[in-house]
Amino acid sequence: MKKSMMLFIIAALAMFTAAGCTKGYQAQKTAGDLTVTLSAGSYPLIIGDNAMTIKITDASGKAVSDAKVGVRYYMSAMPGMAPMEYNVEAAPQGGGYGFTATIAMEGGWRVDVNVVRGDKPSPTMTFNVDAR
Ligand SMILES: [Cu+2]
Repeated sequence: MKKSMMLFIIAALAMFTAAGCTKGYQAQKTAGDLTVTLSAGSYPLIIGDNAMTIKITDASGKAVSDAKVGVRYYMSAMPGMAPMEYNVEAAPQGGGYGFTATIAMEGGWRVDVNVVRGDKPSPTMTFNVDAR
């Protein structure tokens, strides 16, 4: 009885830990009439390539799929490290947009998402993410 209880606890802990490691990231920011949702399949981000997705909706909740979406991800200067900054354009993907964030260092990163649609205002939304 005691042994099986112990095994059960170990199994439960293992499942909990595994779930914690594969839990994704999702955050939402709104500017003007646009809402941007940034997601990653697993979180924290890893050193290396991270597939990320962006979903944009307008005030009525309709997906905006015809925007030009610029992404700037960066780490501000820290002691002993020059600022790191990368610019990519997110590509259309499944009604939203996708890009790869190639992370070079662990710590806190910022992701700026800039949305350009014709002659409408082009808001930039900033997200804070962690890499390990
Ligand atoms: Cu750094």
